Amino acid sequence: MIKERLEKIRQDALKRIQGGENLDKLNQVRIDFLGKKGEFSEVMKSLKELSKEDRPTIGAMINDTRKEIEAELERARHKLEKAVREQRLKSETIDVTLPSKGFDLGHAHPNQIALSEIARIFIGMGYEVVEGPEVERDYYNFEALNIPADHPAKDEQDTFYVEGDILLRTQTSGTQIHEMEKGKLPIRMISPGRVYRSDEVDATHSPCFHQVEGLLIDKDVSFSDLKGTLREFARGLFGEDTKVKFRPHHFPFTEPSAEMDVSCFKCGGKGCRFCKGEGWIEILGCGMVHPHVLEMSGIDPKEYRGFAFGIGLERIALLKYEIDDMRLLYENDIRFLRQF
Ligand code: 2NM
Repeated sequence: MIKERLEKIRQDALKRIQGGENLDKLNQVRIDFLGKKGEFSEVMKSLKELSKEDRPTIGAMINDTRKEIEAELERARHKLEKAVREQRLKSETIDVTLPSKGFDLGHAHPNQIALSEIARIFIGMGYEVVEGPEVERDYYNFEALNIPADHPAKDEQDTFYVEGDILLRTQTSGTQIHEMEKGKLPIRMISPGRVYRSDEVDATHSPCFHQVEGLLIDKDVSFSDLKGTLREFARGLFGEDTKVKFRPHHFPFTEPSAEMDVSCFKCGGKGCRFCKGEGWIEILGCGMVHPHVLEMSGIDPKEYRGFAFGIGLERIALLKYEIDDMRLLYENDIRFLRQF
């Protein structure tokens, strides 16, 4: 009786194990047969009805069957887990031979490219790059530069005033004054940065543009040093064949003052559309630092002298990369920027 029942349990269990298509189903088979209230618990109870002699053999049979079912369950579980794992590996496979999506790289702005070039040349001559504040006091932007109170540049029409004597710098010279006040000499520096002037936007003007101003202060500095330095700069920026020419000019902060032209790098000086038939292109203003400017910043003009210059960065970028409208430099259209 019990033997037959056991054989039936065995067959049922094996059949259900075979049909167990997932781990939950297998687990249910385990509970139904091997659990506390499962089939085997029931058979074990009927052992009591057997004679003492029969009990060990039947008991052993029950145990063997139980072990067989346990082993079968375990095998089925392994098989299922393996299948699940293989399925997952298959779905997660990455085809490393597929082409990548690609990504957009940024691009240096023509102003930045021009500044890097300019900085490279001056760093090569021992200059330091020093940046300063865009918001300045009247003193650093005008007074310390020998620009008198009634100078037209100080007019509200030309300068953005923030509050009282606080303004947006109209040139980066304030940074040079701060450096001179520190009293560490000699000085060789360039100060690049944004400057602000109350101008209408057009092809050659913007209320915010960039300057690179330079300053050298040392003993025995002459106008020849200024000329030699700026000539080297022009050759470095526009090519070895570039000629330079200095025209007298006036700035309140330098004496004497000049503007420097370079020979047209398109026609070599013969005159073309690019230089408007002139053969020369104006690129910067410069001069020997006014003794009064040195004095105001605590430098003895009898001991030290200096030269300074101011370069419009946009002007250089427009010339060098042959861009005909300054507004293109501010739109940041990537199709434009990619061309440089
Ligand atoms: C220019 C032209 C000439 C200049 C002067 C100074 C300072 F602070 F040393 F006095 N910095 N930059 C200077 C001289 C700027 O811009 C056209």
